Amino acid sequence: MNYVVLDALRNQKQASLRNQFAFDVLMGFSAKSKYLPSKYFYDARGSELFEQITDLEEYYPTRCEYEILERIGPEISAIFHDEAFDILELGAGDGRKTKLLLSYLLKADKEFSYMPIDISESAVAGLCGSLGETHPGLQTNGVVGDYFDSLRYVEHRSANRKLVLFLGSNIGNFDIPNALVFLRMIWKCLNDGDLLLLGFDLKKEIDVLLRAYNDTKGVTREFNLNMLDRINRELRGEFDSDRFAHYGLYNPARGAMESYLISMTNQEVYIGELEKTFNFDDHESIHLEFSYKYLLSDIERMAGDTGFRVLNIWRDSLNWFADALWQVRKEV
Ligand code: AVJ
Repeated sequence: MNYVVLDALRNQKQASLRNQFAFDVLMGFSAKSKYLPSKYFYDARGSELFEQITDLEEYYPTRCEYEILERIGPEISAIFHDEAFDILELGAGDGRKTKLLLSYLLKADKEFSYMPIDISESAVAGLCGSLGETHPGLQTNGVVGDYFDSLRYVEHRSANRKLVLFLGSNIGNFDIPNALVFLRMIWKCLNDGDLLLLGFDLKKEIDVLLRAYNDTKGVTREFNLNMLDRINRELRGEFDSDRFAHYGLYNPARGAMESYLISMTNQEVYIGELEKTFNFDDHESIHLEFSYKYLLSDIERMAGDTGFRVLNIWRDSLNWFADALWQVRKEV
């Protein structure tokens, strides 16, 4: 196997992950406004549903970013001249967009390794396996872990310059203060001159956003309900997902899409692992996700606030999505 599963996730056995999940569910369902952390979307089923979302007509971000990545290979390649480097990707998923860039760099005869990192073991295993077939010359080392564990794991692993990929507007799941902390943690793990390629979903016509997160095939609805199914599977929960509705809205004050599940009736739900029954009132909500949308000025400001210099910002032809190349600044 050419991937590792990080301690915090598995060496302490499957049970400890379940306990962390159980703990986070207990926290979320005990809050006055109920919520579940969005990282729990991505079990095997959730990762598969997200891949289906990226194929939807209405879900534009993947297509827009694909168009950008198809174009910028030469510019990324030029940065490294003859220097060997390491590519680390946070939240690699199925790696479909990244393969464009990897293919380009391989063809350009660059010397580099690729470390895809994802919270879903099935995603990392699938990606490492498929890269073995489509990119046999590529040195690939997968990591299963959440962002924070993974950053600690990759720190000081080689002397090569690093290119960190954080694509797909995955950063949008953090609110702004947490995004800044996370970017600063990345900065802390990197050296002067290292690079970060970040995907940002841009602010745009609200109808376009609403359609992307309320698709007509109901895949996004299923993606959200899978969180309850996951509680049933892993924590012996007794949710009936037919009794919850998916609700996706745009919050202009936050500048974010938000996903909720809304209880369609008064109900009590027992969760075996927690030995506890939770009450959900008719119309009560569970918050599942923020997907922040950005202005170009936000991208510039976030870079400056966290110790990076903006080298470039590329946008797709519709100006709906941006990939920004930032460089770590450490002197001064
Ligand atoms: C994977 C976090 C970028 O926020 O657009 C897609 C997840 N949620 N549809 C996003 C998602 C609902 C996606 N990210």
